Amino acid sequence: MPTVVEMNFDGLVGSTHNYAGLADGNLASTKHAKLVSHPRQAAKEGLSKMLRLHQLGLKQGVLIPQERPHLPTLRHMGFVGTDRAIIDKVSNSAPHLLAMCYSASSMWAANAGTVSPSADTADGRVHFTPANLKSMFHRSIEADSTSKLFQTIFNNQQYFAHHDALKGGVHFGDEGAANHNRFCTSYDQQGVELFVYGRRDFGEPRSSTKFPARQSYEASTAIARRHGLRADKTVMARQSPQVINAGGFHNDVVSVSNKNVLFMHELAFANKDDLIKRLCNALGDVPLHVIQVPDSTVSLDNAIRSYLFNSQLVNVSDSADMTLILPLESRENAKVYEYLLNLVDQDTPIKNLEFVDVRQSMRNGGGPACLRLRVVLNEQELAQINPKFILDGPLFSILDRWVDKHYRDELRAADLADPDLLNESRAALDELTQIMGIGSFYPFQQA
Ligand code: SUG
Repeated sequence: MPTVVEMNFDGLVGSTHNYAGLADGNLASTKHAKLVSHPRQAAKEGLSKMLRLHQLGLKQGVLIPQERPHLPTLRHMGFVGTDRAIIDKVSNSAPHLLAMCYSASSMWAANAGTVSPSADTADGRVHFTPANLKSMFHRSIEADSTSKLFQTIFNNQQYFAHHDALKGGVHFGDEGAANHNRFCTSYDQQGVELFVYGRRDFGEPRSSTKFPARQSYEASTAIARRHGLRADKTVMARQSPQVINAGGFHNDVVSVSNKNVLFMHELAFANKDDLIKRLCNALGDVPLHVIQVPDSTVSLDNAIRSYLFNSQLVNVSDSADMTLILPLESRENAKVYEYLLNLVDQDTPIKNLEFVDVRQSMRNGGGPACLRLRVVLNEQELAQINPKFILDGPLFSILDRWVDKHYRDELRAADLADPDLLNESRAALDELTQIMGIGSFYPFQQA
């Protein structure tokens, strides 16, 4: 077992998982708006993926879902009365607001925050900045609870530094690790952190995109400063506007990395050659292995539809060979699958393919990589995290039974007006806090 590991913390899908079409520029979210969702199936798919990674020998963690519907937000917006009365009023007067406060979007843990390993930071601690997710209202209400969850799991200031989510509105819009990659030879070494932004608001003419460019340069540079990253080991790169316009709303829809390997669509970045040069300079002696997929082989459209790049690139066991954990949709896309079969025969570190079924999440634009947050930890740090949040066979079985007990099979847009759904969601979360041994954690438990 290596002494420094890259752990994946996956967002456990919440019981209110639904398709509300909330994310402009995320084509899957728009396409599946108002479709019937299957919360139980969604949660089981997510849990099975976690179990699979655990079985492959990787360290796997769980991030618990947030309280939904989020009554504190509705009260903040001026709705008064009992919880049931508020649900009734909002469903009649502002159903879009109700849908936003019901979204189970915290499942996409890649957007929970940005994490810098202790090998990269000035004070030698692991640094966390929860993402403010300012670009989408339904996601902007996640940050406070995310921050609390990070502090609950990584609860030791000697090893873990927790920052607040960035203030400053959309100019400092931050979507977390979905636009952040780290390169290194082995996880214990000083790494090079790559921040990818879609917009730069100050000091440069704004490049306009059809869909929102969510991550700002200002946010990315602020995070690098807060985390105490070395300037010569930090690289900023612009996401190509063409990608954003084609539905690549986060960089992890068009690229993924592990150690010194960057697997990317050739159109992923605005100035690719310059970026590769800067990455190589920052890496020094570490050779960068770039695997670029030409648009002529897999079009941007096919890449985004299949979520080829929204995969997890991992080392299973101590072998140098890497495995891509891909969504089933990439096996079902003939061009993409043909490319993948060819890829594993080439002279690259990617040697194995594993396909996982996360279809319920995929319909909202969340593939395997969206569902996980990578946290690199050394032995001492690993020993300090709350062990209840580490997934193993027994915890999988407990959570799987918990899902069976509490989750609905189906959810339709109209069901959000049903006050029983609120009670069901709270009963589920109440039991979950007992399972995780964290006392009263959610706002409704403290009211
Ligand atoms: O922010 N979808 C999420 C998907 C996030 C995917 N994450 C990464 N690429 N890392 C989003 O667009 C859709 C919700 C709805 O429409 O009901 C949504 O929020």
